[in-house]
Amino acid sequence: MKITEIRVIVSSPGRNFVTVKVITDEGLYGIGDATVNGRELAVVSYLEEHVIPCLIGRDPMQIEDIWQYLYRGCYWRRGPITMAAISGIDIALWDIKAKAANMPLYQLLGGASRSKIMCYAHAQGRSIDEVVEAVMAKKEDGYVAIRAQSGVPGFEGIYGIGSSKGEKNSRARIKNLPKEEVWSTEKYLPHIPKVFEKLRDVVGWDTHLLHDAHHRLTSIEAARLGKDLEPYRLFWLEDPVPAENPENYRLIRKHTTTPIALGEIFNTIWDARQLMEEQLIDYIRTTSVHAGGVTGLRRIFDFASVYGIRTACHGPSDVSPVAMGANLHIDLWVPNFGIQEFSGYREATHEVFPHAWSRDGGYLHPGEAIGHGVDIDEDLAAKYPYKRGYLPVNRLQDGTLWHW
Ligand code: CS2
Ligand code: MG
Repeated sequence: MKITEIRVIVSSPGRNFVTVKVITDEGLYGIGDATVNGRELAVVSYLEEHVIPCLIGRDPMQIEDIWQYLYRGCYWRRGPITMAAISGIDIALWDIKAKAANMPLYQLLGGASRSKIMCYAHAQGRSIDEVVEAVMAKKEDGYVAIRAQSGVPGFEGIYGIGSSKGEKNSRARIKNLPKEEVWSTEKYLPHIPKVFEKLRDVVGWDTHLLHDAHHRLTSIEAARLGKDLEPYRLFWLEDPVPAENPENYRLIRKHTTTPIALGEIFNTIWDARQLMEEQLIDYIRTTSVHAGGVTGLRRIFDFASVYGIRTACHGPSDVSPVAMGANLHIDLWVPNFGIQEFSGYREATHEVFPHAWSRDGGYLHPGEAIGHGVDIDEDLAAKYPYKRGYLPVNRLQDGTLWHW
């Protein structure tokens, strides 16, 4: 079998997605996701100018060699753009291999280790009452695990969500540039335990509750928050501190038993190595589209299993239904599975990406279609052209640029 053509399809059915289609001389094709939210066209150019010409005529069955060729072979290794490009190709190649083997991808990986995949939904509100209402709505929809995010009193919007409501006349809105938000850790820290106190009162103890600090704290602040949240037994506290210095997590670990999840922006096993070796985290959040596809993710998750760290693939709406499909096949197989994030998609996104995966209450399943079971309707995708879009930028009250 030979690769004859690779298409990069950019569409915006609700938000931007970069999709890779690898076509072979035997009529089989595979679909991959290469989306990096807010930097989409950098990956398109990387693929079209630098990756695709090297792959035409190659055997698509040589997934590992192609991965190494694109990783080691380019000299400039790692980084989100390189790794998303590798991920897009890799996911498509695993799709082709599973189709050629006439089996769903999870079978090729080693078969199912469970019958269903626990996922968590997103719930948020500006006030505590709104958060409670949103969490209850997800619970009624069948979810058994829910991430709760709350607005901080005195501040507009809900942090870490990325909506541009209320920004109608701003320069950002008019020029389609990043929205700017304002942040105060001092106001956030005492507020969040109150949110979870109320949530436990109303929601009870049989629902897993999660919270995402979105890299906004220092280690000592995160240690304080983890301690203050202990009475409410969170499933996890996510991304408390940026992880450029993994040793920052030692201090958090010394002070709190609240479980820690990390890694949605990691793109290789080396980003997570020290955190896993020192057991500074409980859940690893890498995802197929950003961490080197099925090949990269499998390697990270196997390494995590050595240390009893469980998996928790990143899965918001900017991780496309294609990467979600790949994640779900890995989730069904991986022995050290923890949970899968699932924030859902708009109707237009479902239509552009027909998929075999499905949700039943609080659980997902990849389906039994051969390959990873997700396709792209290219004619429909063409009706949703790319629109420049950014994640927001965050500043402290005095104007200092802060982590979003
Ligand atoms: C978030 C993401 O899902 C999460 O946990 O942190 O929504 C994140 O902000 C986006 O994926 C960024 O593109
Ligand atoms: Mg997150």
